Amino acid sequence: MTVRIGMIGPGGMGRAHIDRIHSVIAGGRVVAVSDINADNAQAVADSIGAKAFATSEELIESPDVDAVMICTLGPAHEADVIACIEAGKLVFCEKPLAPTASACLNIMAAEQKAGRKLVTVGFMRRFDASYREMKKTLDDGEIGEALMVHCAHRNPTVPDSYTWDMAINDTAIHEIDTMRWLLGEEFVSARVDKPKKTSKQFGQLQDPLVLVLSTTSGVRVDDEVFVNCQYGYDIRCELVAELGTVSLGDQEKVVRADVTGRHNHIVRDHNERFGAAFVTEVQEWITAAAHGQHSGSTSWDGYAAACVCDAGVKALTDDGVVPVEMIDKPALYS
Ligand code: ISE
Repeated sequence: MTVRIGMIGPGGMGRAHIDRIHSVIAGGRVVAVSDINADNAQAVADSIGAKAFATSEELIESPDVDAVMICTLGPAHEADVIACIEAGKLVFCEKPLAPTASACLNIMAAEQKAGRKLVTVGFMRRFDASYREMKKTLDDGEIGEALMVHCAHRNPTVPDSYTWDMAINDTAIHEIDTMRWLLGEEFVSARVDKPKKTSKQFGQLQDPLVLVLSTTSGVRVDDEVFVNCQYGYDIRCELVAELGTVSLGDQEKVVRADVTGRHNHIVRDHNERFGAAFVTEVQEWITAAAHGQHSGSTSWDGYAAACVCDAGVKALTDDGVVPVEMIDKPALYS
């Protein structure tokens, strides 16, 4: 069966997903498109032989759409995700699930009423081969218990629309989710260290910053977020355990050497660094959807990340350690 997918919000990320689905991913086809910009919806629909819908509600309700991908901005997610749940359709929602924990609670309430998991959140790093190997090394138990993790998340630069809170809500959210998944624990507190700011640009941002998180068992995770580092998209992670460490390796496939020295290519953005992870993520979602099944992260994961982000954003404005406040995990997600 070919899963007939409705795409809401075919901007940069949405179009990248469409390209993957129509080139390297098996079992799915984007047959419907909607966008706040009707001309964009029509242009994208025309380019792939899909139908443009005037509203996301009409797309979600269409009997010709089996499953939905949402790639709009965070504030638009809640209403569309809930509409998908009420229509009984599997939905892949790009991160964040919603910008506030209370909006994520509304989504979880709708899903619990439906009585089954329908929502997958686009946390692509869980599908990256290096992070998966790191998790396997930890889970195999050969290096003992995790004690600390040192992460870095560097972007060459960010657009003018990037606001001060996005260092946590839009950027560190990746480490927040990946570390919850890697360690299999929730975070209980957040603190933000604010080093000297880069003079390069965006003086309104605290850039760089270091988000320091603690898990229930006391594992300490530090995440350097530096979104105007100029030189490339550089993602690092070293897990320190009782008997050894495990780190992401260099991601370059080749190293060039010449009279000027040794040169490693430095990737420029998340599509380049996590291209293969996006493919695996969407392939697993479509393969499961063909059987009417959920796959990947859940709306609980979206909610938990939002709660940690709330504490991180608070710690960015108030000094000190901020507790992470979360409800108990509902049975549907355990
Ligand atoms: C962006 O939204 C992403 O998701 C990227 O992966 C991240 O590196 C960047 O900082 C975010 O703004």
